[in-house]
Amino acid sequence: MHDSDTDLIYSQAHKQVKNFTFDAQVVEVFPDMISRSVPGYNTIIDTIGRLSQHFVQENSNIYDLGCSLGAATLAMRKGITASNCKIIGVDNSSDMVKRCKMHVDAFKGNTPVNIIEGNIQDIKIENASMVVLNFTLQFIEKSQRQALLNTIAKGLNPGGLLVLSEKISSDDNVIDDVLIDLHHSFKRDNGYSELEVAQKRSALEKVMLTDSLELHKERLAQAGFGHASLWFQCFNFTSLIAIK
Ligand code: GEK
Repeated sequence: MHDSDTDLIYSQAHKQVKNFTFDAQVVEVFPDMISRSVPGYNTIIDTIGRLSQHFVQENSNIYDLGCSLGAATLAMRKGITASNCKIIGVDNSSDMVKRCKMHVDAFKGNTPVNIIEGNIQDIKIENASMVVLNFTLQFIEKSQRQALLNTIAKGLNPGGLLVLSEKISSDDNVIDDVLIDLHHSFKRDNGYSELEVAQKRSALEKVMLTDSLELHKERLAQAGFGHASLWFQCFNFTSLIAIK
């Protein structure tokens, strides 16, 4: 027996595996899907909350870009101690945004939250003290990633923080294969079958394109972040902090 919020989307053979989209069916099972698929997801969310306590400045804006159901937004709302701030969560999936608003409204908090349906590439970033891209940049066209990071860096106040979490690929094929194998065995240990792992991989193949850690660091430097460091890695899942 499974709960209705268990991810079974790829449990049966699909005649043709379509490109992955963040639709209503995904929204229904998203918390289960992301926690069984992304090693360290809960640690990363908790740490985003912890970082917000330290980095969020009074009278500033905080952005959660590709906010999905608002896990990072809620962690930051809990963590923020600075006064007169606003969190802006953005996602271009209308199904995600609808459900995210319900999640956010279900909890009380001192910092106001505005959840917007839109493309994160069209959002004005201004007077920001913290920006989160938690596994979102990987869904943006590769050729447009630098421009988005430049916009974020420009909109951050001095001392402001970007948290950039990404699935990465390694330029070293031997290492890449080991990290991919470890991730797949993590998914199998979390109850996904070989068929589920294989079909999900093929659904994501064209929509989620990974870069190397080195390239992420180069882009951050190019965007004008004076300080950047990897703070989390489990297999091919990473999170970086970058400070302006
Ligand atoms: C979390 N950060 O739980 N504009 C706006 N949103 C977008 C765009 C875009 N161009 N492209 C993709 N998205 C979340 C998890 S999930 C990661 C982020 C994953 C949105 C997309 O609709 C989805 O909700 C999110 O980015 C990526 O902390 O599922 O692997």
